Amino acid sequence: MRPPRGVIERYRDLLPVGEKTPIVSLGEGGTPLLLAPRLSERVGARVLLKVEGANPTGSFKDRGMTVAISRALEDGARAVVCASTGNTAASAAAYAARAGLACSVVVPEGGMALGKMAQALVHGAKVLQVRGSFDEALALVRELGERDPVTIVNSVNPDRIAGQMTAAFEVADALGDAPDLHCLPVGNAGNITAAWRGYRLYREAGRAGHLPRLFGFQANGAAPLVTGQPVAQPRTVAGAIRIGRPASWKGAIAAASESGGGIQAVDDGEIMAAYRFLAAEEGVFCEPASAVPVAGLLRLGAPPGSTVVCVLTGHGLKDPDTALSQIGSPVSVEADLDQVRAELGLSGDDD
Ligand code: AN7
Repeated sequence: MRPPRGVIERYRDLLPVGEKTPIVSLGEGGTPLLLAPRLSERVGARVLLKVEGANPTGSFKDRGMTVAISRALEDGARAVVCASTGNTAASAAAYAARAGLACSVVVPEGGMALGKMAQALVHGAKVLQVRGSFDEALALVRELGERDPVTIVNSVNPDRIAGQMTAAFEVADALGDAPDLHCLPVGNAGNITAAWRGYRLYREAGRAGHLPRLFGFQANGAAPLVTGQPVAQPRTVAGAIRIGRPASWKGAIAAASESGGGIQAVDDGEIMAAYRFLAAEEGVFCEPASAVPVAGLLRLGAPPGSTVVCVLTGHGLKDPDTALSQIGSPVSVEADLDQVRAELGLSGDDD
């Protein structure tokens, strides 16, 4: 059987790996770039969804993790560690398991969605919940990285950023060039930093003709890049981006300003409206944080006829609690045909 064809195999020449790097892959990347007809109609532009929930652990984090874990293994690491709102933890746990490395994740207590917690635990990571924020967890992990023999696999590790460039490469490959607008959610700001680096590298390599404008979106209660001030207690329904002091702050600002884009905030109501719209009108179930760029696009609009990519960073099944608490619950009936027909509105006068 052929090994899975992951992003390192496909973009090796643009990534920091060598002949001797042992490749740890779960077949990440190659995710759908799906036309969204109803969203396109509402926005008046051609809107495509980059469905990153289709990655092996259900989020875009796998693109960076395959590079970070492969490089860690090459460098003789025994243990990896990360702070996380959930998806980085799930991805690190899976790739570390595959590589035979020990993995510890430090997460804000009560802040990690159910599916992500299940993933980290099932893959055998040591999960530590701290009574504090993601930002405090990351500060602790950085200290561990300095004093103990552990490799940090947060996006402060440049190998993570390198791997995450591959989403931009794939978009440009699928469209034949970069889109006009590239919209994504911003939490710790690694992904927007990676997207901008990726598009620039692709153009320098002669594999894309132009650069997109990058638009990053945060949630109102967790929008340090919009207000210019760190947020001590970030709050939003979108737990993945409940981050008050992004590590790649400068990278995000540079991506937005150099590309002629911007960073803006949307409120939780807009996020959940976009979340429902994607699921009910486009058939795509993403997690709340992933609906943020769609909420932003619906608020800002796009130049008529332009091509817009929204990155749906994580799968909806990551966070079943939010789905059920926000959308509603099923109806129960007896195992009785009349009751079933009545509930389905099928009880006509034919009987
Ligand atoms: C679904 O897992 O920070 O701006 O610790 O899970 O690159 O941080 C997750 C971030 C967007 C924001 N969408 O990306 C973590 C973590 C989803 C996410 C983001 C995250 P960055």
